[in-house]
Amino acid sequence: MDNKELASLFSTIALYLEIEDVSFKPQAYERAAGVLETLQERVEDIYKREGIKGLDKIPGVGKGMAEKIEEYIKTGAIGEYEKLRKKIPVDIKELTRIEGVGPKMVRDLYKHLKIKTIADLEKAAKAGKVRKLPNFGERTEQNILQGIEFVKRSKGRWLLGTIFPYVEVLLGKLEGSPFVTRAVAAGSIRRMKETIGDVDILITSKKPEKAIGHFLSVVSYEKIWGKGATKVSVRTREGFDIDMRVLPEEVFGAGLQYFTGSKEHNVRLRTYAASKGYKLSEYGLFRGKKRIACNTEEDVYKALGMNYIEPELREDRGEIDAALRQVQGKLPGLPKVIPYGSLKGDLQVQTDWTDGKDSIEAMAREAKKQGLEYIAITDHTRDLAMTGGMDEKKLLSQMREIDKINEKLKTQGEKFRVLKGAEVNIRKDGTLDIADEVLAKLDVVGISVHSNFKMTKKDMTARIVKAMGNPHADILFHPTGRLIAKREAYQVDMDEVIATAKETGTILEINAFPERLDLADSNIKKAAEAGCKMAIDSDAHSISHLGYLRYGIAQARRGWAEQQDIINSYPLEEMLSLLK
Ligand code: DGT
Ligand code: CA
Ligand code: CA
Ligand code: ZN
Repeated sequence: MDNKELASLFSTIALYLEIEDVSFKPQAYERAAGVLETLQERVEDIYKREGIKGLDKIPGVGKGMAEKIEEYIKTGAIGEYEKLRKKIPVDIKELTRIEGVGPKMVRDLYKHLKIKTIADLEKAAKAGKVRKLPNFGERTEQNILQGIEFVKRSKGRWLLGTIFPYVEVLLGKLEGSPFVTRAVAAGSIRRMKETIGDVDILITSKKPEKAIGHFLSVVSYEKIWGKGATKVSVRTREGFDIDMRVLPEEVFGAGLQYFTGSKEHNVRLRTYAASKGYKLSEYGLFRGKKRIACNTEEDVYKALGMNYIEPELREDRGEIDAALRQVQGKLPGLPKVIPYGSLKGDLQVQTDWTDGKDSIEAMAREAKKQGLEYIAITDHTRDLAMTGGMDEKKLLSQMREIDKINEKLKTQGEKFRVLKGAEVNIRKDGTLDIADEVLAKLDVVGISVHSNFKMTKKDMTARIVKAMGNPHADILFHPTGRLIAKREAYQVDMDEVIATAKETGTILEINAFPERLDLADSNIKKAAEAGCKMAIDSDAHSISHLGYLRYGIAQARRGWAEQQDIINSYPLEEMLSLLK
């Protein structure tokens, strides 16, 4: 049993309890699920060592939740869950994946139309039955159908943020085997694509059969799709697929190049190789029968007359021509993409003043621990009432609290600064929901769209452009509002937003939260080319989210951004001088 399974069970129970209109308990389950998601140690191990007391000590897990965990460890099930599932036999996790469909709606759909699955819902909506329910209407029915389309299209792909930590752990376990010389991720994971179809792992080994046996002993799989002397494919218990291949050590470079992809990059590269009289395959670069390069990827690219191309750039967006030009001393060459680990701060962080889980001080200390020198606290403002959005008065009192925390950090000799900020809502008319004289007192003002998503492109663009014109608006947060696999970006003219950013000196955010990754890579490339500055922010709602920054850096790299394009890669004073 692993923590993730239990976390998923807990969040499902939370949804069921919400259907039942139970108060407080859903939040307790939700909170425990969040904690379990990111807990490093297996709860089972904690329980073995310290019993239920140990579980109770996990922050965010109270006595009641500890008992449920114990029940699960002992019996493999949770009675409350089984009871709820019997009573409301709907696929609640799936149904609530549809944008705009919450637990209460699921209840009504079940009560009136016996809808249990997405397929049931689609059928009913297409037959016009949903609109006839109390509180639904034609508009809701249309939105549900759109939402279903979106879920269907993104089915089978997984967020990088879900897969990446899993793969990191798996690679560690593979490297721990005496039969494995090296183990790396290839495919879309190595390219750090925002979503992953399947996981590709490459290893080298002197004993392939034994290495494959080791792989199967450390992966908890549901089924084996296929198994050969040097290859195995499985479906994991989590539901995604892994392809693992054993490569001969001497052609590792060529194999890594081939299996990293993308397919489009490989096709272009192979065509170029052919035009120069070479043949390129996963076994190496050949002229006739003679193998010219195969040990490392660098060798392969070099033999083709190119500089090394970072995996994040391998999408056939001009990188091969750029690499050729670079060697010939022509411009523009390949970008010098921003290195991992080069951020000095984080400019979007939420705390328990609104919908975050942790305190300002806890967020600051964790950020410091992760090597940052500053963070901006950007809790939500007034119009987002459901998050406890702050009005001017509350914002001013938070500023005083931040002064105190900075003072405390200073007296403790910590070189770290907490900046005063806010995530201010852009209203429908393009005005902001906090008064200018209070915005003027903040170090960092983020602005974002959190309501009225369905405006026309013209109106939405005008709304955002107007807000960017505010002399205090420093950063446009998650500029397109998309939620990967859940909600389409709102209609907005990004060329105009980019032009306005340049003109007004507004920074564009690369939001690193795995389901946002907004700006998307193609927009980052446009923004960087236009000379806009950007900020990579975690949008953390708890200390465990601060690590998301690396997905933001990955996205920036995929968008060809360099360190100089990213303001929070600069030291504090320089960063501040780049704001309005
Ligand atoms: P995914 O899994 O959909 O997120 O995307 P990838 O890029 O990981 O694609 P996948 O798993 O089908 O294949 C892994 C890599 O293997 C791919 O990036 C390039 C290489 N590859 C696979 N099939 C072909 C092919 O037919 N032609 C070429 N040139 N390369 C291929
Ligand atoms: Ca793949
Ligand atoms: Ca694959
Ligand atoms: Zn937000």
